[in-house]
Amino acid sequence: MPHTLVVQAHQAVCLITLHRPQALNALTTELLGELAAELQRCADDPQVRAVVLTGSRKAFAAGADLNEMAERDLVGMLDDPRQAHWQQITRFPKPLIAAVNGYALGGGCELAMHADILIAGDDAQFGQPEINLGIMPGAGGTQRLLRAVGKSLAMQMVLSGEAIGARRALDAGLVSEITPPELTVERALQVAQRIAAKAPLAVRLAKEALLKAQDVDLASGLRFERHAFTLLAGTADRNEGIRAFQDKRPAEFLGR
Ligand code: DAK
Repeated sequence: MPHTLVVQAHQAVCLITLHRPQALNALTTELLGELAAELQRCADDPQVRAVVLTGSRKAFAAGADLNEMAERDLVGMLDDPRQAHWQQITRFPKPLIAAVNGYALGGGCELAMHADILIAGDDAQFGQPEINLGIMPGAGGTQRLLRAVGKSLAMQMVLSGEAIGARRALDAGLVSEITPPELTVERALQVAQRIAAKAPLAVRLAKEALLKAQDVDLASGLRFERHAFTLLAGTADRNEGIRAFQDKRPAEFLGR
């Protein structure tokens, strides 16, 4: 049983809630380890087709736990178990949706950016305040933020430590929707349920292809897309999808 998370099944969607209310969900090694393990469990469980990750109304997560960080020196950083946990979280293969209310700062913002889709309450604050502490983002913040919001805003946020609100995050493309805070999780679950009803292999390969667009040149990305598309042509779910359309009934996808 995790100590720092609350995990609930909503049919084919797993809702994971960060739960360290005493520290605005600051990310300890324990929390990151439990999250990585829970995501691995979701990845291995064929019943789970999508995950929603959220925090509290006040904070998605206020960054790395600064009390824990204060105890780690450079030598401790070199074999820091948090590195491995972050790597594992990065590799999650199923759709991951972040429902963000309140503060998403430092590692909290970086964690939200690990999600494939971000839905934010209109009170959300996204920021990389590491510069205020004499450090810089270390869990993908410089790379993912720049890709999400472009150079100028990413530079401004990382170099000045200034946070942006939900509306600005929406305009910049960091989040795909904003909602009243009391509806953020509900809306994220709704989107996740919709995705969970699709063919799992198609969802998985589409996610992989979309992520490739950020990493590789156009020709390589198009090659990957062609291979993935051809692969899906041989699946039972593709036949079911087309047959269901012709029969005018909802498709029942089995992940084969
Ligand atoms: N760590 C530990 N405790 C925290 C915390 C944090 N990051 N943020 C808040 N808390 C605690 C506060 O100490 C306070 O505890 P008590 O005093 O009540 O015991 C409680 O949560 C409530 O916080 P506040 O009283 O401060 O609440 P306010 O509403 O006044 O302010 C705030 C909210 C979010 C603006 C403020 O708490 C704040 O500025 N928090 C710190 C934000 C921050 O600087 N975060 C850390 C950035 S550094 C790595 C990868 C990534 C990272 C590290 C390593 N590797 C790959 C190894 C990431 C680094 C970072 O995230």
